[in-house]
Amino acid sequence: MKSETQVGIVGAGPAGLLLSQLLALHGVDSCVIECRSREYCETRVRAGVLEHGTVELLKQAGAAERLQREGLQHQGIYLRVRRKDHHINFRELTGGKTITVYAQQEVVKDLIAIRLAGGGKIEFEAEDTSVHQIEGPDPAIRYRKNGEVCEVGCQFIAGCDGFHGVSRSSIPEGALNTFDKTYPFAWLGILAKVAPSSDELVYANHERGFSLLSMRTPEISRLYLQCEPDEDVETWSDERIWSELQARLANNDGWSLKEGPIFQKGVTGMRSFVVEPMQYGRLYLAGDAAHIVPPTGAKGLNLAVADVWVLAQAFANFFHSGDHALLDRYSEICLRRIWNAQRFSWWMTSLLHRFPSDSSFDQRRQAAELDYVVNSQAASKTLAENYVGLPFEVI
Ligand code: RFL
Ligand code: PHB
Repeated sequence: MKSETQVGIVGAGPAGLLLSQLLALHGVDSCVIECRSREYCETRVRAGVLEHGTVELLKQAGAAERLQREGLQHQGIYLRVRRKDHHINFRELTGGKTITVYAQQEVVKDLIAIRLAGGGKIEFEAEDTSVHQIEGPDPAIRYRKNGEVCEVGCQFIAGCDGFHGVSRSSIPEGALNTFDKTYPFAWLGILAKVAPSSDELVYANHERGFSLLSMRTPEISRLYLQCEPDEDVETWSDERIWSELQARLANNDGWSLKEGPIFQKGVTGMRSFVVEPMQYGRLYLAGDAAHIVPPTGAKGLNLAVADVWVLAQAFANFFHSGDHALLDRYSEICLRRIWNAQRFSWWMTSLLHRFPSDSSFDQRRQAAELDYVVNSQAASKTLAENYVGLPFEVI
């Protein structure tokens, strides 16, 4: 089966779906090709923190109605250092900006619903997706569905298929520069049916390792523990997880961590990764397909959103007036924000985790840096303005 569209999009994650929605608002036709089922995409547990600018963009895209009703608006975060809490008040430090806690799979659900209601095309359960003719003027995406070979002819392809997708690996070796860093630990993450024990996120630095208290709804807590990079989740019984969380999150103010049934567990590796440029021929990469950050700064989803904001305008300029100036600058514009977020995510990770190779000197230096961050207004402000997200560049 053959079909035609203006922009063929690989991947129905936040990047691909939001790009499709923004293009529709610009009057540009697109088709999204996704290897997983709709249900899988709508239930995959990932991120939870939306920057101020991400929320504003989702509002502009008409996809924030439920987010505005159900999202939890937070004024700041707590840093728990040597069992003592320090509140970093984003609203005060950034002139009124906040963050919103709303699960990534809810963003995905909302975007799928809005695309389909608006007549958008999303092909779920596409097998063996491949991209073709990316160097010429008429690229194509091929896949199999129910045994039939399908081809979408288009003028551009947006590779929004995440870190393990096919788009980036279809670019000839040598055309991209790769920048990569792995960390000597991972995160064990859980979802538990228990009211969050804090009104805002708690990032805890502890001699047993980092831990994070986050949440999804007033009834569901999301918690993470720093663990070994190759940690076997099967060795973590619910009792062991709660006992480790109790140890690392304890504070001196009589606070207590409420426990409840754990209904999801997983281990996430920690990596920083960027490719430059984010484009080859008529294939443009966006989101995790082009870059990943360690989750400590809560930047991955927000960067994916920022990329497609630029890409949608660049495609719209091209289709409306043949102007490709913004397409030519796509990579350069996005990479400025991406490297800033890389720096911030690396810094938050270094600030809060226990590194196995750290000497006693390194540990004292980390303790001094934490003291500086919580006691200096300038340092708290630096953390705050990066966490809520730097403003989008005027393009
Ligand atoms: P996604 O979400 O991976 O979507 C890619 C889509 O492409 C599909 N796909 C294919 N489709 C067709 N053919 C193929 N060959 C394909 N290969 C893959 C996939 O099925 C999928 O549907 O990438 P996208 O859209 O770029 O979005 C990026 C975000 O998902 C990611 O950056 C965040 O989840 C990272 N992240 C966080 N980001 C934040 O901004 N704030 C956070 O609080 C935050 N916390 C996190 C996180 C990621 C985590 N994990 C699990 C890695 C916490 C964790 C634990
Ligand atoms: C989450 O709620 O999943 C979450 C929150 C903050 C982070 C990372 C993940 O830095």
